[in-house]
Amino acid sequence: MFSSTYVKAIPLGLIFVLCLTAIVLGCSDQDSNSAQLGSVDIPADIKEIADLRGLTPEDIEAAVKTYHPSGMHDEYIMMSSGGHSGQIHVIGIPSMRLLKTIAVFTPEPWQGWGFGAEDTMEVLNQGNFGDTELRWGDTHHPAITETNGEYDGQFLFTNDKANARVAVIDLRDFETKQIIKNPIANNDHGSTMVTPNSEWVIEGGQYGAPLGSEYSSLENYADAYKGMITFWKFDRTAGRLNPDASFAMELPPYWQDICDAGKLASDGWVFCNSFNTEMSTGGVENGNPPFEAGASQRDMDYLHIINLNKAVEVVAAGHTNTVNGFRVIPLETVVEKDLLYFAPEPKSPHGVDVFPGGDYMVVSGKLDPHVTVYSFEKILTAIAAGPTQKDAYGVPILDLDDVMAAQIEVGLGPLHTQFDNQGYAYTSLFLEPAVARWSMGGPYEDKHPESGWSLVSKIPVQYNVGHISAAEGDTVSPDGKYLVSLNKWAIDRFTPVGPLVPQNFQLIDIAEPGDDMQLLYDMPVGFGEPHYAQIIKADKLNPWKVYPEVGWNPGTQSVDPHATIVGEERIVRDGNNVEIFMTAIRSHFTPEQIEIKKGDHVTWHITNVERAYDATHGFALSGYNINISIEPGESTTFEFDAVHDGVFSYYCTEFCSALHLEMTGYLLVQP
Ligand code: CUK
Ligand code: CUA
Repeated sequence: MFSSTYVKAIPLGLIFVLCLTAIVLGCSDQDSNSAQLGSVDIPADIKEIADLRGLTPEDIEAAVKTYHPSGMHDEYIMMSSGGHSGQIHVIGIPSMRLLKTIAVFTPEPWQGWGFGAEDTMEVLNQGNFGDTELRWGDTHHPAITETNGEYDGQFLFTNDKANARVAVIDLRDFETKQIIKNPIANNDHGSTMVTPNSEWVIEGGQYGAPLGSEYSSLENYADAYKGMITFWKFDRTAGRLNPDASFAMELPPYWQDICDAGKLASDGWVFCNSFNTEMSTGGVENGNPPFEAGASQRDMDYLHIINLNKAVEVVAAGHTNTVNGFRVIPLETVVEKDLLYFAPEPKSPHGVDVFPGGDYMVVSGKLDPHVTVYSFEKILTAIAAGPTQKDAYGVPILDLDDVMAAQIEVGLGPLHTQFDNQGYAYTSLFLEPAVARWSMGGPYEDKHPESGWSLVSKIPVQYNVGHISAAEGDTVSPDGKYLVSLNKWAIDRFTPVGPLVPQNFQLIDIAEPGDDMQLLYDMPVGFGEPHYAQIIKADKLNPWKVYPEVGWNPGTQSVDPHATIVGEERIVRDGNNVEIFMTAIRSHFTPEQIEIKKGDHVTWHITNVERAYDATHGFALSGYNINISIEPGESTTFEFDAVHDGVFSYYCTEFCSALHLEMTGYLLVQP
């Protein structure tokens, strides 16, 4: 059952479980007191445990492949969207342990995200819509920064489908540094895929609407409503998206869905699928076809093929309008400058994924049992030949036969595709539900000369799968080995916990070729409904263990001018303004007594002067909704008006030492 390389890779700590495997698998027929695996003695009572628990040999093999004894780290890290939790979940692969939830669009108390700390409030407020403080999001597609099409592990982006926002997370401290509200759109979806060197972060739209949050009656849908795609310019040195260097393209009011950036052969191009090219506006209550029927009438929708490099030139030449202060290439210019082409794609598609070499792109049918593979070379030839068809907005339509490389029948409800290092692609099948493995003819003919473009095998999953994520599976060099099926429904997989049921992430071993995929592990996901995830080799991440210097402000990633050093703690009063300079170290805050007057405005700085890994202090202040996490070296600031008189305790929320309960103080507010 084990390949020799696999056995070599198993650390000694796993031998206990390995022994169990050997017994149950019948690798050894020793007497009932012990057995042999190589030179290792195997306790016989292990077999008894397996029998008692009803474990099969396959179960035990799966356990050996995923079990991590205390202290063993994971080989890969999965950055998973958090769906409408608005967060990002960091999960170890193959152990499937949740390591952290990164607070992004939603306040989160453990990280002190959104409960007073100035840097966190600033980021959340960047994402406000006018005066409305948006305090949740719907994250769909996280994207790790890339260098030459490989994950580099420096930054992570994600989108908020509900409000058309994009966030930047710095992977040095795994904290969100920026949230940008798209100034022209109220929802997005094909976001946040990156170009191969992450110069551009893509935010494709979803439901058509007038740009800039304008009102227009649905009767004007075809004229006043627009689709859009926004390209955010990423400034890697600043670690921020730069709106002034960014721009959008106006698109026909079809519902753009998911996008992917070209790479290698197709570098400089961007691909988005779409649905509702019918331009249905719903209204079942008024006798119209409901959206699900109205938006599925045509046999074909349009793959959007966007010339990003040329669009950048068009923007530089000033051919843009301004909507809410943001540069937009109007649709007439998009057409006139040949920035957009359509290729028909089968009925209500979902997912468009560019091959590792950038030479092919695959679209799933959703209502069609095939995946359709497009050849980028053929696309360029068809463009050069001059398309003869146009849509109602004048966008040229390429002939499907001219650009298609293959159609592969994979099964019911195909959605998303990932790639491995063996010349296989994997497509999730929502309706079956299963994951299909198919061989990528064309570029991988040498690997699968006999099979060409064809379905190889399937593995059932429990249950309806949305995205799948393979190890580095959307980069120029996928790793293979592991694939996670991000299933929407779990139904009977876990102990019932009421009508709201967790999602089910299933880890699948894809190392063996042919029909040998193996289900390894079920991880319940009881925190939102994730969509996409990316899996990066853990050693590409190089996060800080403590902040680089004492007094560090994570908002600016530099030492804060208000950082306090030991011995310089003080309370400064200037009229009604009180400024507190505090330090935190095991096991005290200094100062411990603070006396102010009702009506004072308080600005409070705390520096955690610890240099020890994991020596985080929390800070909670009763009655004022202040809750902060101060990691080793961090300096934080919060402000409030002393509207309540009385006696308020502040205390450390992290059990940091034996005298942690004594890490407290009094805020006395005189009436
Ligand atoms: S989507 Cu949710 S399963 Cu937003 Cu990428 Cu396909
Ligand atoms: Cu610091 Cu408890």
